[in-house]
Amino acid sequence: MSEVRGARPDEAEPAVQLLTPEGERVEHPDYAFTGDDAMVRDFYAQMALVRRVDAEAIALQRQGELGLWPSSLGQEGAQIGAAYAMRSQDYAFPTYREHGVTITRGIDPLRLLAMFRGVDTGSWDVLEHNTYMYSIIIGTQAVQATGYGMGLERDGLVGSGDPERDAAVVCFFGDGASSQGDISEGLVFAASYNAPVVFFCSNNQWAISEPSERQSRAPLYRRAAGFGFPGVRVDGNDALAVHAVTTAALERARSGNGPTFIEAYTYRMGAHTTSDDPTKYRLADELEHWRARDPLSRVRTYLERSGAADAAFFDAVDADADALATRLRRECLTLPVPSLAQTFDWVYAEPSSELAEQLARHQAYADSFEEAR
Ligand SMILES: Cc1ncc(C[n+]2csc(CCOP(=O)(O)OP(=O)(O)O)c2C)c(N)n1
Ligand SMILES: [Mg+2]
Repeated sequence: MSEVRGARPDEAEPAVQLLTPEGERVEHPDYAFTGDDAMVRDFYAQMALVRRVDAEAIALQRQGELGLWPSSLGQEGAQIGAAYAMRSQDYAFPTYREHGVTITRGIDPLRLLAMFRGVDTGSWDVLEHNTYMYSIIIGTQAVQATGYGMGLERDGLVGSGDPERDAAVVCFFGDGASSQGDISEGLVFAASYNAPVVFFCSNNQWAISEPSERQSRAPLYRRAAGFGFPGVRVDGNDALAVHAVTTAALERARSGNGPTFIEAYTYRMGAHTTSDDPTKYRLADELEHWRARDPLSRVRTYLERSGAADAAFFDAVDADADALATRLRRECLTLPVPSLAQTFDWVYAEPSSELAEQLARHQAYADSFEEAR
């Protein structure tokens, strides 16, 4: 059994690890990665793609083309490991930083750029992707995720024994969010109703400038014991371990055995968002410590050392990522400017008469402006 040890006192706590920072596969008594090398190559390609999207988005923001961007740099292992463990019928409730999750769920990253450009407030089809909008208000998604899970159970979609049908929910949130009341409420209800929810806490060590150790005296995964269900800490920079742990938790939830709390121990390598300057509150040493644990490079080292991927593979991944970034940049700059009238479109499933009247009034007002020009 391998344990992650490092700079913070909290880091001495054992975490499930199946791939070391040096790219070596290791055994764990309770968890095993069931994928093959083709799957590890997929993980690498997807993580590299997400990292490229992230870099392009930061550049676009710096050039004034996006209002804001929350970087996923360093968290790709947790995001991709968890998203690949999900089935299409499972439902994800992501936060604003889970780009690896949304992209893996099939959402075009252009939709993420559109949101952070202020073109819309999130416009992917939640039913098509079984992935809800990004939660910006910290913690709200926990009550929604638990409610959704309870709904799945009432619809007979849990514990039927049919792998194509049984479904579960993954609620993504951060270490800072764990201090928010909504998270505790979600945990209480999930426990009481044995809801099929996997609470996936990405402990990236920081809630903006607030270190996680200030918000919790005990490692976060241990909180689950107080709610009466299992909690597990996983090395969040090890995509293989995250995949194994999330697969097991989802299986447990889908089969009707209730919730699990996963603490993915990871690190936010970038700023909180493009509006933040982390050099004001954290030391360069810490970043160096985590750079040596980079989730992408450890998968690459494993693939190179084991001979499971050659230089042509890595070149092809880079070329695909660059092509995607070029397409995103081009399409981002030509995203149509939305009209105010469009904000009325997604308020209700069916437009109410009041809303129709408000829209008509707005339209008349907008038209009078046009005439005055
Ligand atoms: C209810 C609420 N309070 C405060 C904020 C402002 N806020 C935005 S992000 C953030 C920190 C969240 O930290 P964490 O949960 O660890 O997620 P991370 O950003 O590290 O991914 C805060 C306090 C908010 N969005 N919502
Ligand atoms: Mg955090």
